[in-house]
Amino acid sequence: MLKPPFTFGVATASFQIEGARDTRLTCIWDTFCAEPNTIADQSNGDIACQHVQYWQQDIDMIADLAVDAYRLSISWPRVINQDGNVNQQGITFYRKLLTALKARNIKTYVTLYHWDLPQYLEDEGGWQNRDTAYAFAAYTDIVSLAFKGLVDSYATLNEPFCSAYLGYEIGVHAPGIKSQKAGRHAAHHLLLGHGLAMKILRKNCPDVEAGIVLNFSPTYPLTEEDKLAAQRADQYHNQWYIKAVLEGQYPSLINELPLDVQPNIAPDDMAIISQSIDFLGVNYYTRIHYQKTADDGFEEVALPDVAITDMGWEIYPQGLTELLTSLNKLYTLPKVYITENGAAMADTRQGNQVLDYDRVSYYHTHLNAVDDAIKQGVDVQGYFAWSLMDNFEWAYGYEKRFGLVYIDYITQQRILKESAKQYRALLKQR
Ligand code: IFM
Repeated sequence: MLKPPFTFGVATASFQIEGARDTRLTCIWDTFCAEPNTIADQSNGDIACQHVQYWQQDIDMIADLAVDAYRLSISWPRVINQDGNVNQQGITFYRKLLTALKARNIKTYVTLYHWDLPQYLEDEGGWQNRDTAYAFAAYTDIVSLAFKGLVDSYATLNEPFCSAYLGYEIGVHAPGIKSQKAGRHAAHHLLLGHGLAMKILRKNCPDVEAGIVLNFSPTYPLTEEDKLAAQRADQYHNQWYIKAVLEGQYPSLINELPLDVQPNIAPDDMAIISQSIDFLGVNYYTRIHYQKTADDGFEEVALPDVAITDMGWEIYPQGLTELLTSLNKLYTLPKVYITENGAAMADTRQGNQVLDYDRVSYYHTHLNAVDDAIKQGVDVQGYFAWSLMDNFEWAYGYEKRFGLVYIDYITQQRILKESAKQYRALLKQR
């Protein structure tokens, strides 16, 4: 079923690969990395994969993989100055990159926000501040005009759950705030920013498809007794975002939250958030089990004796089929792309080889899971491997490797892993 015009690609994000810290503004991740005990290996994004320096070589590598498309994100602090004006150097960098991709016949899937909020906006409250949604729309206006004709597909946000919950609610991601109220307010402003940006994209580039990328970790009850807990976790972590985007409503769980935790929803907000999108990007890595807590809440619980990746995440390909078919039942979905799927594995390099057969198997089983979902009627039209290359894995720094391509961080050498070679072979067979 995964035959053309099905789109196969690889994905990255700006902060995780670019480096070149000195040619952009400070973002919340620079600040977070500089704080003690935030990043497992005390690293940061200053150098990363030095993609700003090696981008031409990286495009050659992408082309060599025989993919149809490359999903990348734009670094807001690289293209906008603190006064709101354009950083021409940053725009020029992305224009050259996008132009070179198009010249190679590689489709450009551009995400506008993959977590690197300019620090000066965080100093005004970041996503807790409604004004940030409008600042995001203004930034979208500038870049969508500057990249006219160079982008095939725009995603407004990548994984607002991570920005809001991990960043503002439990504080394990930048900006490191631990407050339920901050998390829920941030989530609403992110979604509002998505809606406002959609309007700008429709105006500036009506012929370019536009949508949003959401991550899902489907929830499963540990025992029969935990069913309700798993459903509540699902509402809180997964449905919160998709229901708002597709139906203009938050799940009913919102009514159980203390009044000051509930976001302030202005009269038009939900209509802005739920305007029509051309595609839904689905990021899937694993499922999560939940059990109920004494106060009728829910908590995560890890299953013993299951296969896991280097992140400790259960390898459960069937979860991807179950997720896609259940979303298809619950909602009227637009076309779907799997915008991220992949695995961190403890790769070892033997000379110029990385024999990551565990990752090959992860991809194999998950691609079959996508195929199963398509056979069951879900309109999935593309798949992007996360990630093109090893990179800065947020709070885990460089300790976790998700790449199809191995990065030697001392020499910046790029080495195709076995998984890259097999992905290429699969794509060439079509
Ligand atoms: O590396 C991240 C990516 O930035 C967003 N989605 C999940 C990936 C793996 O954790």
